[in-house]
Amino acid sequence: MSILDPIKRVQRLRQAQPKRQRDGGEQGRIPPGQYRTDKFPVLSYGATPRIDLNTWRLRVFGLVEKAIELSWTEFTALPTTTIKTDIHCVTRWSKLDTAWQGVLFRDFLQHIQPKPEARFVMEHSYGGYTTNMCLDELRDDDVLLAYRYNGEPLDSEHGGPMRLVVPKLYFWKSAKWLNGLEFLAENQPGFWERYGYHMHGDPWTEERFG
Ligand SMILES: Nc1nc2c(c(=O)[nH]1)N[C@H]1C(S)=C(S)[C@@H](COP(=O)(O)O)O[C@H]1N2
Ligand SMILES: [Mo]
Repeated sequence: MSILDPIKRVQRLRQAQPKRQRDGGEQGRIPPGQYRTDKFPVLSYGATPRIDLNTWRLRVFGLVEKAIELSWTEFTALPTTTIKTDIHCVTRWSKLDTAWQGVLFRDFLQHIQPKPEARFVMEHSYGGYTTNMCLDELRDDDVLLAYRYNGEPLDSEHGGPMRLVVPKLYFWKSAKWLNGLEFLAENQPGFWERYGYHMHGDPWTEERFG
């Protein structure tokens, strides 16, 4: 995907009409204004960063009792979970039954103690991408720090070595190449949110733009 000016991209998307008929089928699994694809599109703003597993780190900071930094060896020693889930991109494609393996965010949370005032989390990525989430929703039982897809190591263009997967929200909330989780008291906009994407991003109520 070409690196269009983000302002232009958001303007274009605001005007875009659904390409196909609204799909109420698939047992109601396709949210309004979305169409189903069996491909796996790559949606990245900017180039795929090159990440060396020897220097890879996941940094947890902000409003936590103790800031921590995990190496790849430490991170991949944590117990894993596999989830099968549908994903929905705000550019209107949905993909059903994607299979991801990694560490459940709620399991990961047992290793960190957010301060009582922490209510939001900024996801940070290699390359500088950010997106904001509320902490409560990250505790859901389907939010994964994912590093395998369909039984294989996650491709770098899809966020490898590791990305967040937040199935309940539009897929821009699932930061690829995740390297930081910043705990915050106030909700702050991330990269696309600053250009007009919704602060929350529920596909079922079409929270596309703020
Ligand atoms: N770091 C980073 N994460 C990102 C993005 C990005 O540009 N950079 N794009 C987001 C968007 S808009 C979508 S739809 C999904 C796409 O994931 P995919 O390329 O694996 O389909 O990643 C999200 N996470
Ligand atoms: Mo997206």
